[in-house]
Amino acid sequence: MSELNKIALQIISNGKGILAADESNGTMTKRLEAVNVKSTPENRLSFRETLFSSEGMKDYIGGVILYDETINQTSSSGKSIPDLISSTGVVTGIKVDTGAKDLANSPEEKITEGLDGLRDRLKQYYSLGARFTKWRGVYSISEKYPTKLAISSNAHALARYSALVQESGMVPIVEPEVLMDGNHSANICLNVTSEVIRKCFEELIIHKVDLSGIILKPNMILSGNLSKDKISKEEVSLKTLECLKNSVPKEVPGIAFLSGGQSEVEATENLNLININNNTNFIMTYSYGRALQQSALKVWSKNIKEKEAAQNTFNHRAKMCTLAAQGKWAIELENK
Ligand code: 5MM
Repeated sequence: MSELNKIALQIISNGKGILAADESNGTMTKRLEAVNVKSTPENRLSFRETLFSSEGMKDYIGGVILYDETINQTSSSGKSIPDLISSTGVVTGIKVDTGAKDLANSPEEKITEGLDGLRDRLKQYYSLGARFTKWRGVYSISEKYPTKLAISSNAHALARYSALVQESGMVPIVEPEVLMDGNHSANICLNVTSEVIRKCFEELIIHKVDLSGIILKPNMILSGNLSKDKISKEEVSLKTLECLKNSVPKEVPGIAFLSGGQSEVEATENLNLININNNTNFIMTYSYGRALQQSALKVWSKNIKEKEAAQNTFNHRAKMCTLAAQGKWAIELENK
């Protein structure tokens, strides 16, 4: 077993999942202002530290993805944030892309940037304690999109990123996110997501990436948020499994889904069904941002000095997701 494979398994085994707390300052500002909290470095740290010092970390969370600001911050106890995270047995991760920008010659689409100087930034993040990283490519669906150009340029960037990350001794999370915005059907989402993921692996293989030392972070197969053609959760799970079974090479140890705008319970229920119906050898777990943090953020915003209520809310959500990652979740458990 390679070192990278060991790290990947440490993050996602035994029902553990990933807390995606890597919102850039722009996104975090939107999240905080929505609950009437001013977005300052201190408040961003305070919310994140509240989560990272929760009881649920050691039982349910295998890895936390940080943003550059957070990995350089110091907790109220004087420990660095990576030290606080590793003291709970959780692996520190870092978002290393620098965001999605307009794609030249198809400006309504996005290309994720951040490759220039990446090798040096990775060395720095490793020395700060990071052992895995994240890069997100983003694709939208419409009659014209995604274009071949967006599919191949983002796959190429994800592969170059992954090769550099493995060279630096860390596990890359490969996140191709097909957005749920639009009125497309679930079958269109299935076709587009399959094409996007296949192209990513084509490029990862060309770039000689060790597939046993990555984690794939895809979207689930859903109909667009404006589509009238909704499918059942059972169908979501079956179509998601069909997509992954047919497009992900067997060497990949695991898949950690993004929540992509689903509600907390919806993302949990879908993950649970994916695990109940799992007919692959892949570990299927979560790497949720909003679906792990939304309720905790609301509770925290009521009194940002009082951490316990927000921590209880986060612990519950993480526990539900971990049960779902083992196919052991049930709706009745939500109210216990
Ligand atoms: C946490 O949010 C990440 C996006 O940050 P920026 O857009 O500010 O760069 C995002 O990549 C996230 O990690 C994944 O999309 C999963 O989050 P959700 O909320 O979709 O589960």
